[in-house]
Amino acid sequence: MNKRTLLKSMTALSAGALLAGAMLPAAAQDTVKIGLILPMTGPFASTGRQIDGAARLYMQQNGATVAGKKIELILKDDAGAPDTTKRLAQELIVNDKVTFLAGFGLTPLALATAPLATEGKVPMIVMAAGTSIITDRSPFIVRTGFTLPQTTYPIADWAAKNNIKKAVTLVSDFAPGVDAETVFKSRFTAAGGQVLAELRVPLRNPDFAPFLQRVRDASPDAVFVFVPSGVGSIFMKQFAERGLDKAGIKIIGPGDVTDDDILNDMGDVALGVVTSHHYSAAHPSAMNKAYVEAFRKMNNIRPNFMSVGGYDGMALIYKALAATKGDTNGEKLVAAMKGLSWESPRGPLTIDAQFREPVQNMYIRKVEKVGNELHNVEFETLTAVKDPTKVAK
Ligand code: VNL
Repeated sequence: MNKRTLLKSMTALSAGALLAGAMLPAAAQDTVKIGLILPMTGPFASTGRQIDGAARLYMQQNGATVAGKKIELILKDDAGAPDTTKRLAQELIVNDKVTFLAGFGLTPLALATAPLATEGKVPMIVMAAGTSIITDRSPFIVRTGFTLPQTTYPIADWAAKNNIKKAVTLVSDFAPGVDAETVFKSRFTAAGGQVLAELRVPLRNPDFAPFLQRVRDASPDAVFVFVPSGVGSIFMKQFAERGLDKAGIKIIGPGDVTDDDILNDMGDVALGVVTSHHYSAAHPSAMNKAYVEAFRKMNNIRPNFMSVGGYDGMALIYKALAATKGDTNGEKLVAAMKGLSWESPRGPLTIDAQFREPVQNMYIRKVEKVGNELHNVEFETLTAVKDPTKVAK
């Protein structure tokens, strides 16, 4: 190569580089970023794994482009620590200029971030955390999972109608546990039941043994249990070790305790446990069968109720962007989300226009052996259930 051709090719190269540089801002404008903050490590990592897996499955099935915009998912691990969630959300808004915040594995993580969503006018999709008050904390919060009052009241009514007269409540000692305890007590006692004791177990490193002893001493017909996703196996193990199953005390609750992610390893103690919840991997719709199969293939685990919060959170984001024709204004996106309805693997799902909460079926389910696996088998359906504590004004 002589000097001249070398010079020529260098000019061509830098012209190319310049062109690429000039195109960058335009390319960036055509990208919509979603900051997905989840506990990927620590005691609640199963929730992170489920939601991340479901979000990726949604993108694989629906493509990475909506209304001409390229969707980019940015995953951050908060390890379940609220200060970290808040810092990560701040960085995602300021540095990455995300259009959406999503995830939020536990209530304290969602509450810590709510003021940033309001300040930044960034839609914040709560896929997991279930305390009722979360959506009241910012007009930019929209929830795709569930609320504890919504998942709890059906089992309170069912128990009262099915010969359970005396119960003890046992909940993890944080906001969703208090929601579950409060709603169970008010519905169950209104239907003629009696709550003999209300027990709260520390959230971190729970030892259920002393609390189970108190349950045994009270000798109720049933123990109403709320523990967060991932914790049910420890509870079941200690319940069996202390012989409470043999003592004839039934376990009831919202479906967190028989979480599909870990249910299969709980053993016979889980058989017959009746819960109310919005999702079971055994939900017998064609859409869910395909979902479970695709999820297992991609992630090597069984999807649980957290996964559908993630899957439908992505559906909500895609549908809102399609409705605004790619406009990323936060207020317009939230407005577009209100009142949307679609079919989820869990069944029909609507986003309540006033409260920005999921309206969905609640199923009464019993743990049974199906083939070689334990499953939450649905046997009763309550349709279009709302959070009973949120009343239209
Ligand atoms: C919450 C509620 C977390 C239900 C859960 O699992 C759960 C919460 C991590 O609101 O913090 O199953």
